Amino acid sequence: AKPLAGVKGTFSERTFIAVKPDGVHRGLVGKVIQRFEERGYKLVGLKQVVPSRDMTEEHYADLKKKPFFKGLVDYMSQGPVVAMVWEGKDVIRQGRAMIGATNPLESAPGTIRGQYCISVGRNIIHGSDSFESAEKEIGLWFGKAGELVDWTQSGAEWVQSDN
Ligand code: IDP
Ligand code: MG
Repeated sequence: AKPLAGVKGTFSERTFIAVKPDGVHRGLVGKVIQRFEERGYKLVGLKQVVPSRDMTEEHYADLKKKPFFKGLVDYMSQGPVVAMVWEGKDVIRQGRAMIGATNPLESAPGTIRGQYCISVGRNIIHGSDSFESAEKEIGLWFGKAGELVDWTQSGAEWVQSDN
């Protein structure tokens, strides 16, 4: 079977993207999906969930010692979260660039955060920050067998060629 995060540096690379509760309440799910679709990335996983506190703490485990950790877990675990896995060349790094800086006030205009938000505590979207994070996060949110769809996009050749 294909590794959860695909193969780094190839067209099968995958990243975990989530529209956070503020983004869902504000009706921004479609905008986020549209940007990844239009860029040429392929959606291979999608679901709406209310993550448990345990799940949220595991997702943000590296931030456990931060003063904002409890607030972050409160925010995220109230849900709903729209969780996605996107696939394509360099999608992890490109996804982070499309999202913008953690603090929306530092995000370039035209990035997702730079266009749709102004508070670090309500920055509407998450994206994996490395291949290792993508593996961990896809496993955590979509680990159950059969939740990711392996499909070949018709017309993929119009997106995928370096020649
Ligand atoms: P990232 O989402 O850009 O990867 P991280 O540093 O991994 O940023 O932080 C995870 C999330 O924690 C941020 O997206 C934001 O929601 C929240 N966060 C980060 N720094 C702060 C802060 O200083 N105050 C409140 N929330 C924060
Ligand atoms: Mg992060």
